[in-house]
Amino acid sequence: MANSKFEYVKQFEQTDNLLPNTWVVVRIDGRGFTKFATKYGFEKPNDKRALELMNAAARAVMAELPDITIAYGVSDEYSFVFHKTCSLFERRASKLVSTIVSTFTAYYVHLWSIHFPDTPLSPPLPSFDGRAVCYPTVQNLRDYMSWRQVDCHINNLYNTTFWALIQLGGIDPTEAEKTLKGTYAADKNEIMFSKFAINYNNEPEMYKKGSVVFRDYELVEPGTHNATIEADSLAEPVQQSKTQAENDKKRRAKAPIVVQHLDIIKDDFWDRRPWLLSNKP
Ligand code: DGT
Ligand code: MG
Ligand code: MG
Ligand code: MG
Ligand code: MG
Repeated sequence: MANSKFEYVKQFEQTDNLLPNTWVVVRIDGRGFTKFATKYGFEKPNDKRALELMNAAARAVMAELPDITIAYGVSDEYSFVFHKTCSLFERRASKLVSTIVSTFTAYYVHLWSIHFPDTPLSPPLPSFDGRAVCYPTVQNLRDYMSWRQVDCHINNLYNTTFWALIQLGGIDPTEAEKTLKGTYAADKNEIMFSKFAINYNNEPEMYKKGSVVFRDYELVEPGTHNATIEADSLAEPVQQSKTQAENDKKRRAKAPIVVQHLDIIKDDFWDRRPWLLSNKP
């Protein structure tokens, strides 16, 4: 475009490129979903339809953005992880966050009627906020993922007990809150089991563990790959041949995107899927 006297305004734009060679996590969260859940009569504490809609939207986001390595969702939030070598949008935070937020929201609305066939959406429509955080090491990234899954566990254990006391025990929320004040995990398990014959272990995995979305390649037998990963992390940055990089990209694009409800805190999940955190994009 030709220069105009107005063009100087461009200089007011600030750069927001994220630190290179770090794992980028974009976490989105539903805006005012406490109210939204009430409006659409979400079941308490977990609404299967609502959670599956979140998962479907996250899957669609991953399909559109092959740079995303893995995603983890619980409640009204989803965390999307970009590989540390990712150079999408020159790693500009605002572009990464706004693209994820708008793609996710668009799919959430688009897929709504599949999950809530009898309840049409009406304004105020669902919206999501988003933020990007850089994690310099695989350990930091795994600790981030563990943090979200522990949060899922703690909240779900509390909420499941809380709503059992109300829905099955017939007490009001204030009383239920009092009953649970100062209790440990074992106490909550005991309350559910002795009062309502609920074995928390038998609750649906999606509620207990949240949802992990990733590209599924062949699983690796535990204990056979560690040497490769270690050698890999020493060689930095990895220089791949162009054809090798292209082939990997094609393979990644073809891999099915799966949604599973697994423990991502222990090593096993990552050990068996070394491609997730490998140095190779
Ligand atoms: P925010 O994020 O600051 O705009 O406010 P909220 O209201 O979205 O609060 P947040 O994100 O801390 O908590 C998520 C809310 O969404 C929480 O009140 C429970 C609700 N929610 C999420 N999933 C479900 C569900 O499956 N069933 C029900 N009943 N509520 C849910
Ligand atoms: Mg919030
Ligand atoms: Mg929220
Ligand atoms: Mg939330
Ligand atoms: Mg444009």
